[in-house]
Amino acid sequence: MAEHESLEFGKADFVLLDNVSMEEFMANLKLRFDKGRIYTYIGEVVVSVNPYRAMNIYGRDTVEQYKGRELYERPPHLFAIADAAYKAMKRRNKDTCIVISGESGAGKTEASKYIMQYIAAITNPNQRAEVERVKNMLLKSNCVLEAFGNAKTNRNDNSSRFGKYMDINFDFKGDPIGGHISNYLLEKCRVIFQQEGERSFHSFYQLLRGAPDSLIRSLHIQKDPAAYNYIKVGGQIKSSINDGADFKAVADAMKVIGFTGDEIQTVYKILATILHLGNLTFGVDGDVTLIENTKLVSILRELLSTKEENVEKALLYRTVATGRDVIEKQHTVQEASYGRDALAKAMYERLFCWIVGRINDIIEVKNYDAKIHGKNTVIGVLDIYGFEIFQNNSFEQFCINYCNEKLQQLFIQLVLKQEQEEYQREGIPWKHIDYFNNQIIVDLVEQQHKGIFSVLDEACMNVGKVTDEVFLQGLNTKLAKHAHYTSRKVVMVGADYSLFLLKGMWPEGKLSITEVTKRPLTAATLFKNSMISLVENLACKEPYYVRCIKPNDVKSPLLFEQERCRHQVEYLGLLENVRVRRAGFAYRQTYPRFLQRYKMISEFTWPNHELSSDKEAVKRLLQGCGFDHDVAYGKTKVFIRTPRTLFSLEEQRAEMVQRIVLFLQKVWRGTI
Ligand code: AOV
Ligand code: MG
Repeated sequence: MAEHESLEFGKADFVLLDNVSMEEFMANLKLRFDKGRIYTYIGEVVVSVNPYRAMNIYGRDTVEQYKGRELYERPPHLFAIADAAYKAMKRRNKDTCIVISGESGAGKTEASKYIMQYIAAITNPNQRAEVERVKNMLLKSNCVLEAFGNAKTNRNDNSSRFGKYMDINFDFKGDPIGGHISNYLLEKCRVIFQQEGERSFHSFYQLLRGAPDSLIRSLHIQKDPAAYNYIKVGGQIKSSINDGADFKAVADAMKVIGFTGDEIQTVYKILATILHLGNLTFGVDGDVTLIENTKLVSILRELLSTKEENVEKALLYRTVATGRDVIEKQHTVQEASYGRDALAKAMYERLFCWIVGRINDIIEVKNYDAKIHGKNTVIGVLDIYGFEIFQNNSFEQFCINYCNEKLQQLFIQLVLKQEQEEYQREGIPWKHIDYFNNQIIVDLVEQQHKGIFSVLDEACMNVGKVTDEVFLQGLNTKLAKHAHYTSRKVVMVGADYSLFLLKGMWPEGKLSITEVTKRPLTAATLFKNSMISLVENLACKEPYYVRCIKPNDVKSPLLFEQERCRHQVEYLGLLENVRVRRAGFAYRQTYPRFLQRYKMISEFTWPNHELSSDKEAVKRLLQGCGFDHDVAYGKTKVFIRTPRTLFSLEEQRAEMVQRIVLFLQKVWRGTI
């Protein structure tokens, strides 16, 4: 716990509360927020309240204050948790992870960036060029991923619309040598539709507002986002973000990371293609379905470097297998529109996955590197999309919220597990304490046969070969009957393109009919599986937690909405967290460090002790103060149960420091 902060800022660690009640918890949280203290601990967990204003607490000087320090030596900060994760990784050779949770707009993504910045700032003291290069790429990858994976929602102007887990690999010196990014379920329906007041992904607006005129011309686009059906839906095309400047920053970042000029151009072409696709309309002439705006067809042909008839074929026909024959069947107008949207979404999703994959290709530790560097440990940083409820909630919201439940479950297990393991390791008896377990909710969603995902899967099977697309869109059953052809149709379009990058994005190329018609895993099952493996991955690392709280819905730096915050404290289980922490021992410290701080308060230990071990010396010190009953002695650490004991030690220490100072002053004045 942070010891030296003045009480006027409230308690720096919630375990120090006199009573663990919601009222006291909230009072402390609010007091600290009002005083500009946005971080507070629960033991080793950081609780963070979004300040909604620039804070002068992330600079080089602050980094220096936290570098190599123990958690309790400085006021609570993200940097302290990052340092703890780094130290554990470096000193104890442990893979660690930092899990950042909280609802949409609570400050997770910002926190993850400060954590990465801190790690970059404290590593590579010898300025090795290769390490600097890796650090730079890791930091720049954020900028690119945010451009393509974030969007303005009604809850957050820069909302992550995908889940991100990033591993940073370190060599034996503790310097970053590479990384790997895993991305989870991009909210791709945003490509074609946004709710009132929201935007599509930043990348589209950046292109329109930031691209030089020559690029605008070659892509046949207009600068005004309102000209494009897909991205004007939400009606909110302005935002606090400077799209024009970001366009340049993202282009520069892509170059730094190592995207080639051709690759970057192709990315723009795909964005433009999607924008044009959204403006395509279909009509009928007799019983023939046709594309009404023929000019767009030739633009698409040019952008995709394919033949005009390929574009038309892809959008107006589907291929149907009847027995051994393959025939082409014409879409209705409705089917064609649906197919166009599905294609736009698939293109964007694949573009996003391709970008992530490309970044990984470049930053991943190569085998030969690993050999040179020897030991290779990892710090993982998890920044997901936060819990959210909108006016209309789609399948994506269901997945996002399930993901948050899953992480809450992990938090419950690991925080308790960690606690238990520490007592076990130190040989101290531990009594189980009750807490609310959200396993029941996780089960409801993911249980085999009975869970919501299973039921949905089954429903999809019953309708007959319904693909995830249909599931997502909630298409009417009539269309759904045909929908399994969607996945094949998409594949065919992709395979026809001669644009090299698109081919890379459709690695399956020209699949045979039998392969294509195999029932694909549903989006639900894919997501569930990816969550299960994410949790397994996190569970085998030493976890550190940041719990983010959103103080209000109006992005105000001044407003602490009591009820809103209380609700978050409740569902994040923070009060239980404090109780678990306190039911055990509120404070623990290794013997040498404990002595270093308190040895001056006992004649047995000041200035040095002559006992057989530091452990014996600490015992003597605490017995002397009458605190023996409140203390347990582990193998390497002393455990203090109640915060009051620690306060008292702190008071005695402060008193002693005062006396020493007075004494020294007298010596200097020559009065002694
Ligand atoms: P999120 O990641 O938790 O939401 P962000 O990290 O994007 O939320 O934070 C939302 C906004 O709050 C930022 O754009 C900043 O304006 C402000 N903010 C957050 N943390 C800080 C900070 N430490 N200092 C100053 N301003 C901050 V979501 O991705 O929507 O779940 O899906
Ligand atoms: Mg975010």
